[in-house]
Amino acid sequence: MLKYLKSKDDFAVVCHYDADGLTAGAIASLMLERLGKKKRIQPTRQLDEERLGILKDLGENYLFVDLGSGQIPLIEKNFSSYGIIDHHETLSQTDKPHFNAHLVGWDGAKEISGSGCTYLVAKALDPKNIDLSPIALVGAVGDMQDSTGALVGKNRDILADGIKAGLIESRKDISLYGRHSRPLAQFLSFSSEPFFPGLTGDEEACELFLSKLGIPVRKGDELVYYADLLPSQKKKLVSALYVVGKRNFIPDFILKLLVREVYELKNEQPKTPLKDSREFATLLNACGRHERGDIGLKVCMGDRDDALHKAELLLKKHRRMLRAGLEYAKNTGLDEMEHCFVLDAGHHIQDTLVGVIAGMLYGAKVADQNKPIVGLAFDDKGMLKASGRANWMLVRKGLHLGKALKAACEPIGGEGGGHSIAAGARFDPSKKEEFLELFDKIVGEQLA
Ligand SMILES: [Mn+2]
Repeated sequence: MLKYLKSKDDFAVVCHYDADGLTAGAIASLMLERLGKKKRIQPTRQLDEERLGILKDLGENYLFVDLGSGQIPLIEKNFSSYGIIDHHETLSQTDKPHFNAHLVGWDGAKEISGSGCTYLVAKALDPKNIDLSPIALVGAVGDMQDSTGALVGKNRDILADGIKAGLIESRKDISLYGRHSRPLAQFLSFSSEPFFPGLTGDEEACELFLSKLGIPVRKGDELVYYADLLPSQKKKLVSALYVVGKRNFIPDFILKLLVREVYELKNEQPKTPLKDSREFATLLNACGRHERGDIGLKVCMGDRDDALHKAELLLKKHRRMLRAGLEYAKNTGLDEMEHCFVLDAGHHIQDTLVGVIAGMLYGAKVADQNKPIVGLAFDDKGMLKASGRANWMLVRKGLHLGKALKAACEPIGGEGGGHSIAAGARFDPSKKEEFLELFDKIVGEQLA
C-alpha cells in the first residue's frame, strides 16, 4: 500500500458518505496532499453499479476508503489501478494493495474503523500525520465503536496518539448529546438514548426538573449549557437522571452508560459541534444525509468558515425537522389500537426520523406508557417504513419489537427486525391494515 501511494500520482479517493467515511476520505486526501500528489475526492452513499457513473474517470489511480472490501469483484471489473483501505468484512481477494482490519486480525466492528485504518496508513507514510488522530477518532465514534462506554483495541492506540500530540482530551462525563452545543433544557429534552419518560420531548418539564435541582437554565441573558455547569451541579444532574431512569425501569446496563468516556478536541472552539467527537460525527452525518459530503470533508480538512457554517445549517435543518415532526405528532395525535399506538405520519415525517419521534412521544406525554408505539412513514421509494419504539417497563413484561415486526412482516412480504425496545420494518403500503392488525395481535400475545 505505501509503495502504491508513493509511486503513483493523480489519485481519486472514493469514500463512504457517513462520518467514518468522510473522516477516512479527509485523512486520505490530506496524506496524499502532503505527499505532493494530485488528488480528487468523491463521497458516495454506496459502491454499486448504479453509482459507478459518478466515480468513473476521476483520476488515474483509485483509493477506496471505508468501503471497497465488500465490492472487490465490482471494483476489479471497472478500475484498473486501485487500492482499498477498509474495516468491513471481506470475502474476496485481490492482488492490488488492500489494507483491511480483519485481514490483520482486528475486529473492524469494535476495534478500528475506516478512518482509523486510513490514519494508520497515513502515520506509516509519515509520523507527522499523527495530527490527523482527532479526525480518526471522530470517525470511530461516528461508527459507534465506543458503544461499550469507551474505545477499545486499536482505537485506543489512536487515542493515545491524540493525547500525546496534545490534541485530544478524554475523561468520564455524561454521555447525552449536546454537552457543548445545546442549551441545558434542550440538552435534556432531546435526549433519546436513553429517553427519560417525563423529560424527553418536553422542554418545559426539563426546565422544571432543573429548577427543582437548583440548576439555573439562564445566567442573565445567556442560556446555560451543560459544559458551563460546576462539577457539583453536573453530579447532581447525573444522580437525578439516574433516579428517573430507575423509576422508569431503564435497566442498569443502559444507565451505566449515562456516564462514559468522552473525547474532546482540544483545539476546537467551545460551544461548537466540533468540540465533542460525537457531535462532530453527527455534524458530518448531517452533511452526508443531505448529499453534501463535500461540505463535511472541508470541515474535516480544516475549513472553519464557510464550510463549517454550511454544515451547521444542515445540522439545524435536521433538528428543525425533528421538532416539526414532534409538533405534527402532538397535534394530530395517535391512533390507539388494542395493544399499541400508531403514529400514521405518511409523508408528514421523514422515514429516517419517525422512529426517533415515536420514542419522544412517551416523554412528551402524547402516548401512555402501557403500549408500544409504531410510527409509519413513506420512504423515498414509496414503501412504508414502520419504526417501533417501546419502553423498558414493556420489555420487562415480555415485549420484543424486533421479533414482533419481523413476524408481522412475514405474511405480507415485508422485512423487519431489530431490538426489543426499538426496531424497524418495511413493506408495501397496500398491506398497511393487514400489517397493523397482525402486529397488534403479536404485541398482545407478547404482553399477555
Ligand atoms: Mn465505517
